[in-house]
Amino acid sequence: MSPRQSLQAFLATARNALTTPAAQRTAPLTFVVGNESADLDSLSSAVVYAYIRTYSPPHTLHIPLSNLPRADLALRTEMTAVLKSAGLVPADLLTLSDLPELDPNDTNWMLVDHNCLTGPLKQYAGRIFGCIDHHTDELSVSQSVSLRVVEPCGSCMSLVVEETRQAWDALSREVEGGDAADEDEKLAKIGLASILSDTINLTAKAKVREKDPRAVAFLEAKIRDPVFDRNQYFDDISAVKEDISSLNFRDIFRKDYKEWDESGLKLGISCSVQGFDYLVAKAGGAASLLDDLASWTQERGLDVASLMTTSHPDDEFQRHLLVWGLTDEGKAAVERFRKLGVELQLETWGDGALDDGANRSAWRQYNLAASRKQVAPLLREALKKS
Ligand SMILES: [Mn+2]
Repeated sequence: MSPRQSLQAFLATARNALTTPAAQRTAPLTFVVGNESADLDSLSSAVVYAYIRTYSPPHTLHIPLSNLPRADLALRTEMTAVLKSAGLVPADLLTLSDLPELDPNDTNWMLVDHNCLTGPLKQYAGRIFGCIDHHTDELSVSQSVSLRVVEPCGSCMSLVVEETRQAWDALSREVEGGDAADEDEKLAKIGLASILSDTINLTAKAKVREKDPRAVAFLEAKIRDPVFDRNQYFDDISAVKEDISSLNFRDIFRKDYKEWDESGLKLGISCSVQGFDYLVAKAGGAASLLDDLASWTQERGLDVASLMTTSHPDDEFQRHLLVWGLTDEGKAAVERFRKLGVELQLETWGDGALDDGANRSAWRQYNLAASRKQVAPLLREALKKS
């Protein structure tokens, strides 16, 4: 690996490595990839980890891969804003659309922000050499990989910072055609964005762990810009993230979406940054919202669909949850979920405006600590036949 490059030049180098014909490659390609929801945490963790590792001994190029098709990147408007703060644009990132057909044996994979490869990347599961994640451990990544950090934390980025802080501080001060402090600052802004976003600027007590404020302090120290204000930065990112006014419902449902196969059934969970009140109003009524959701569930061929929301009307943080059994087996799973979901403290939302007997229910979720990280395992449990 050549001397340290600017962030932008690094991403261009990674792109070149991907397009080099297999016959001209001398070593397997090493990837760092986040989860398929491709949220700020996943996208940023991959970039930060890949950059630091690439310019640390033994100087192996790590290619950060965004786990989504190129066209979907445009929906991550908050990522566009964060990249801009680092002098980058979405076109600088590599996506699944840029990934050529590769022999798994010619690749190595590091997972960040998930611990089980999904979708088109499943074929590379045998080539995973490490994992840093803050989700429930699915015990899919071998215990014997060279780096295996799976523990609760507000943001996966905080775990990435913890793992790389020494290497980061030891990075060369020489940057080809650039200034090391400038590049550190860009990287730190990218890192900060996901931690602040995931922890609501470190105020989400149920989520925040010791490593979150530690990472924030480490990253903030790398920002020299005298007018940089962390609270303002958080507000700016949140405003972009929560503005879904220009998105249609299909885009809202797929913007932050995860899917699981469990016991032969398909579960899909969409997360929205606006509550049911907003979504019903935007759709022009409950029936219209449900029509749009039904189209999405058909497109994905789901047995069980779920829509989770976060919102803060009048500064009160709220969670809403909708669960919908679409097939006979899906309906049975929803029945089981009603018992398993007790810990979520669910109360009927909007006088049952989105409910349909036993098959579909919408609730206000009073257990505010339970995000998709907690709700998904409960739904998956419900999918398992008793
Ligand atoms: Mn995450």
